Order: sequence, then C-alpha cells, then structure tokens
Amino acid sequence: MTAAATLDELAAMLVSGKVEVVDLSGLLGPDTPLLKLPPELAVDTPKIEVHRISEYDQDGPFWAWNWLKIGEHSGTHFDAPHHWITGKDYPDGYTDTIPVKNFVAPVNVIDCSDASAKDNDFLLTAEGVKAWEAEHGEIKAGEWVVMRSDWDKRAHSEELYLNADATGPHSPGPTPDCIEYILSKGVIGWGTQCIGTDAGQAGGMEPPFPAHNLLHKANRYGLASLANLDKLPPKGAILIVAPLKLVNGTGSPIRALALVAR
Ligand code: 23J
Ligand code: MN
Repeated sequence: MTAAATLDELAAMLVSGKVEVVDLSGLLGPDTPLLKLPPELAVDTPKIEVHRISEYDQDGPFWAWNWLKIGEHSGTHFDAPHHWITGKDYPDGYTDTIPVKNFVAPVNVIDCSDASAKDNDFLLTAEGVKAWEAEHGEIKAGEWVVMRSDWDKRAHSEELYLNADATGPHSPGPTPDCIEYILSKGVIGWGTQCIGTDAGQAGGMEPPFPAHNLLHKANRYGLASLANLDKLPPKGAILIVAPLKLVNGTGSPIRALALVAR
C-alpha cells in the first residue's frame, strides 16, 4: 500500500470513528498538581495563574481573552533534553529545535496499575519490561514506552497525586536499568502518569532521577502526567505529543493525543 493510500484510509477512518482520537491530557488550571522539591534543593515552579484581559466589557467590548502564568513543566507535559544537565548541549534538544517527526510515533503501554495500587513506590525494572515484551511483542526503535499506573485518577487532588509523607513523595516509576534497557531498544522516550517521569523516591537512586538523567543524556524525551492510558491497547496506538515551539524551551504543556483502532 502506498503512503498516500494509507493516509486516505486513515482520513476515512478518522471521520467514521474506526480510528478514535483519545485525549491523554489532564486539566490545566490553577488546581493542576505541581511538583514540590525539597526546599533545600530547589525553587518550585509557580502555581498556574489565569488572568482575564477582557470578556466583552470595557477592556474589550467584543472579545474574551486571558493571559497565563505557567511553568514549562506543569500538568501533562513534555520534557526536552535541555531540561537536564546531562542533555544540556544538544542543539536539537529544545522545544523549538526538536525534529517534529518525534512528536508523532507508536506507543507501547505497560500496565503497572495493579502493582502501583498495591505499592505506591512500585518500580518497573528492565526485567519487567522484558516480561511485558514476551507477552505483547518487542519494543522497537522510534517508539514511545509509557507506564500505566492509573495515577491520573488522583489528579483532582494534589495531595493524592503527590502522595507525600515525612519520607517524601511516593509514586511509581522506572529503575535505572529499565531506562537503560528501553534506550538500548532505540526508543524515542518514556512517559508516566505521575508528576514527573521519575518515581517519587528517585532522588535517592543512582544516578538520582534516572529517567531524567539517562533519557536526556541520550537526547531522548519524557512525558509526565499522562491521562487515560487505561483507554489504550498495549500496542498499536499512535501518540501525538507536540510541545509549544517555545524559544530555548526545556519543556512544555501538551495536549497529548492517541490514535486508537476501534
Ligand atoms: C525539576 C527538578 C526535578 C524534577 C523535575 C523538574 C520534573 O520531574 C519535571 O517536571 O521534569 S524530577
Ligand atoms: Mn518535566
């Protein structure tokens, strides 16, 4: 089949609904949960603010519009290589320089929802990924790998979403060897449904924050706070995750979408 014929067929299936567009973004607003780092380590990203310019009033009689205050790493978002010190020197590692081809790619969805419910600090290992491949098929170069934890069901509450206690945040994520393994397969990036691409306790791993450290060192990308992964098949969906073309941006909120056969 030619590419043109495939696209014609896709177009017809999008219109008929045989290919469904699934929304993988959470709500973006003043109540969106945001990362909290230990105060001795860092400054936090600010709460999202929405400021009215006008709404059919004396400041703009026929139009409504707002201006926003929003961090790059807020809500469902994309991590660019320049976000981490290990990826700082890639000329094509910013939101405005990443080749756009990487924003549309197949996705492998690894369901860790049961394990994550039983153990909020659940870690997906290389061994776990290999076991998933034995059941569902190999992860190939140019594909995304995303970890389904159903953590989006907590996103209405920052307290539930961050799940922190005196020992810090508790949320599932990858081990260093998990990220090393998927990088060895040539993946485009790694995504999760939690506040960041790393586990809540990843600050204590070696290296600290291995998803950030290793992905961005390899000029690969991260996705955080993905929603609705429970609506995707393990294989076969296509992910559309385009960050804003922010000049020298280290990341960006995204409207993450998946194309899914119904
Ligand atoms: C800054 C510092 C540490 C982390 C993060 C940001 C993220 O998770 C992020 O949003 O990229 S862990
Ligand atoms: Mn981020």
